[in-house]
Amino acid sequence: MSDPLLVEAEPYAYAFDPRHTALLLIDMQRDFVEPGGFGETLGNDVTLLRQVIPPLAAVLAATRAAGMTVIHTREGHLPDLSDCPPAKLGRGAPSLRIGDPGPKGRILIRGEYGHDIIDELAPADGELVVDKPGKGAFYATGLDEVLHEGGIRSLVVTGVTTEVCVHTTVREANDRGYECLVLSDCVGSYFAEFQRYGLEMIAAQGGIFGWVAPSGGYLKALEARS
Ligand code: C5J
Repeated sequence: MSDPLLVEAEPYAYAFDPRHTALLLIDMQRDFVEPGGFGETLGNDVTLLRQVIPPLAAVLAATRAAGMTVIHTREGHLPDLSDCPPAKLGRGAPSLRIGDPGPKGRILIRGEYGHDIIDELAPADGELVVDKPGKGAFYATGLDEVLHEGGIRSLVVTGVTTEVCVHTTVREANDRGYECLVLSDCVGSYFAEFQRYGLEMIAAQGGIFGWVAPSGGYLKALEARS
């Protein structure tokens, strides 16, 4: 068995075996990172999230080159909204609700242009795309089973938004026994303070939910191995 790779991280070095690790890209959808989608209907400035695209594209390329597993998620609902709880549908006062027609198609509906992943990070052939109705990637999806079958025990987590779908997924993964490294420059929030505290919460208390590091250390670890 080869030695695990090490990434300098908070609260201490993260060790992973690329054969048993997957890169998770959470909800890098037009509906969250481009104007006219769900994120904007909630009153957010979506340009803030776009900062993660260049570092995440580099991480995606290096992970693919290393032959590791890559998994994408998309938050969204069936066209008849039967998988969208009324509590989610009716929440708040967005300018457009889930299912309403918007400039990129119906808001957060599977199959619509806005629901799909942005071109810069488009899934490659063979990469799993997990459609999820909730914030967490494990809720009402087969993700846990797929990871078990693939022998995946560690997750390198990226995507948006830090305090919502990234956090929920990391918490779900942690409870299921996965070791998560969150790449701080590859996750984004509409709120600077949520970004900071969201990341701090993951690594606090000896890594209560997991580890946090900028992507540079992860890329270095992969490079050193090749
Ligand atoms: C949100 C997400 N923010 N992907 N979804 O509603 O974080």
